[in-house]
Amino acid sequence: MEKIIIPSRLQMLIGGEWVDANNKESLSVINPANAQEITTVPLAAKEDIDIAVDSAQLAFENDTLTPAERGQLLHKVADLLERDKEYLMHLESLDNGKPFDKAAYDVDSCIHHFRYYAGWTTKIHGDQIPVSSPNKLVYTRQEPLGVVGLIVPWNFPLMMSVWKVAPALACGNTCILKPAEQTPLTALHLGKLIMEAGFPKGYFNVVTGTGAITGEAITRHQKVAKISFTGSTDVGKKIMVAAAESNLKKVSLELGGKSPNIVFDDADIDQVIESVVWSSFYNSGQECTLGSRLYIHEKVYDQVLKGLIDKTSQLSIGKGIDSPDLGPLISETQMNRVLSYIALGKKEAQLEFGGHRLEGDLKEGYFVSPTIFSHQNDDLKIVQEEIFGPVVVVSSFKDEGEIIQRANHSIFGLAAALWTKDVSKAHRVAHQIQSGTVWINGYDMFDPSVPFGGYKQSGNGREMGKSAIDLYTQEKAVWLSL
Ligand code: TXE
Repeated sequence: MEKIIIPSRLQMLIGGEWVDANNKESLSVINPANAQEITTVPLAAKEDIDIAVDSAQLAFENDTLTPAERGQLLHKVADLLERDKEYLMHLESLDNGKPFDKAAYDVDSCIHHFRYYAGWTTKIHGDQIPVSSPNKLVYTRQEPLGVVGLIVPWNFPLMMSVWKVAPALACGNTCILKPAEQTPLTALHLGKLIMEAGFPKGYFNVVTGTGAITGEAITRHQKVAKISFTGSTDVGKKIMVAAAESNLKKVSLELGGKSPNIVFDDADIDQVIESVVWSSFYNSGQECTLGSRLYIHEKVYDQVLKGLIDKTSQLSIGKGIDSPDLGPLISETQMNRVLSYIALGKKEAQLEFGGHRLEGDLKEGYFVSPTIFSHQNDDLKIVQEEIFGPVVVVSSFKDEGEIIQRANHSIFGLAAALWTKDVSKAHRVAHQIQSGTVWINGYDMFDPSVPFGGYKQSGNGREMGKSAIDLYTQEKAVWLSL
């Protein structure tokens, strides 16, 4: 594809119009591969959010779309995503730094999501309940919530947006989407496509800006009925407080993780070694489900660790647009956060590979080498805290009882994986792991129809599948005396 041209100043989408912030403030959008400005976007403040919420509220109150019409519009958005797939891959790769070819997976996943939820629009219904009192007719309705605020992070900018937007629209809500300040480009293009598909003005708004100003104004707004958030556990807690202190809006949270990836001695070791390099470093480690705690049975420990080191040393690293295996980290802040964990790891654990910022041609960008630490102490900070960079901590274990207890020794519970050929053991262990997803003999398997979300401090609520319909509707019971 030819190089894409991005205007030096972008506007945001409020009430069907492309606008600047009321106070004309803006933010730089930085290319993480070379630290250069790509463009600027408005920095929306409280008065902009008030206008966006009012227009979304008006669109909700005047909504005349039938479920079937909403389904057709969602299919149309999927068609437009297909049409603009390469452009979106380009935008994502430039803005987030992710490898161009891997951005294809993200866009495909978005297309599947819109099609999946397009199918749901005509199947969202209540029940008729046979109550014990005679001469009563009771039925329930699944009704939309109203204006929903969707706040997303920078690691999968388009995909995280669509995981929220597709079910929220399918259920008949109107939306305020706030992309992360680092990566607003694909969300703004999604806004264009949703308008082009024919959704009425105000139905879908994209506001750009920081968490502290723009995000906070959404989470504290009295007319926002729900916040769906993906991001850090700390901000998730702030959002619950903001909801409690404003209008008790509903909140669903998909937060951090420190997922255990457990290799038993009867696993297919070749398959494990092929997978483990990706489950440890995919998206340069900026992934909430990253298999960042690798536990290997002592009988195969040396073999798997050696395999992981060999495969890691072969990974190519570079600018996303050149389709390397790994791109840069999202920002200088994130790079420094990861480097400080690496410095700590060098003191508290054994460095097995990597452990430094990359120099040479890549020195302008935020590139960190994939890094492997080994340890035998689960209380270390690098074992307990989410690093969100290309860092995996590896440890050996002896038996099933021990590994279940160690896997669950975490404040997080987003995902886990285990590798074994023993089917009984696989299910036995899967049932005892405290996490919202357990993968057996595979990693990072997703489908729009399968619920995803966290136990413990990894969040609440489940995105995807029928569960997301419950997230974006509320149930009403209607009683009639016959
Ligand atoms: O996330 P933030 P950051 C984790 C990961 C990473 C750490 C920090 O460990 O190292 O978080 O990343 C918006 N009210 N994850 O600081 O701040 C913000 O504008 C409302 C895991 O970038 O949580 C952005 O849109 N909104 C994670 C979004 O929250 C607020 C993905 C995420 O930013 C806000 C990202 C506020 N007060 C980071 N403050 C995952 N689960 O995948 C910020 N935001």
